[in-house]
Amino acid sequence: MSVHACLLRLHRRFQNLDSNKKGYLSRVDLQQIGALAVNPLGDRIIDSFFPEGNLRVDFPGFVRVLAHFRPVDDEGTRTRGPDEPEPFNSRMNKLRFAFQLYDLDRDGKISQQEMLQVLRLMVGVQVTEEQLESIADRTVQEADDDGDGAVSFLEFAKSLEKMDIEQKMSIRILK
Ligand SMILES: [Ca+2]
Ligand SMILES: [Ca+2]
Repeated sequence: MSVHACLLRLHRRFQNLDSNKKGYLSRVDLQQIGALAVNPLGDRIIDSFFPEGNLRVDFPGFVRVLAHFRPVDDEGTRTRGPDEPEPFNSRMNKLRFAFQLYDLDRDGKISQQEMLQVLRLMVGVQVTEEQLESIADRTVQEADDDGDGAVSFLEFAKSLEKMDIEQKMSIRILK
């Protein structure tokens, strides 16, 4: 599909979601996206459409966030020019996007508490709080190379190195 056709399709999608033809989307509009409604991290993903307390997202903003979820098809088959920006769906951008889903207070590190909160969203009720805490501890410890008790972006990227994040947009770092 050409970039142009893809944009047209996205624009139609945008218009469909824009319930009263406001020209922008609100949280409520985005909550209509089925895939987000069933995703335990759906709310956090929706947050990423609204940086810095914005209440609306326009079409360019919508495309920018959705680009993170597009499959990487031609990575490595072509070299980027030095002035060309990194494509939004590159591996590094996907990792950054996933990282900020965990980093709830946006201080650049995933603390054990943040890990715990995300795990709570992802796993069902059949896991006890105690088990969750020990999973969160272990997950942070395994990724924490410099021993400061939290996971930096680099540590996060490293711990996900072997995962096929392009395929899954995988946001869990549990094995
Ligand atoms: Ca944090
Ligand atoms: Ca660390």
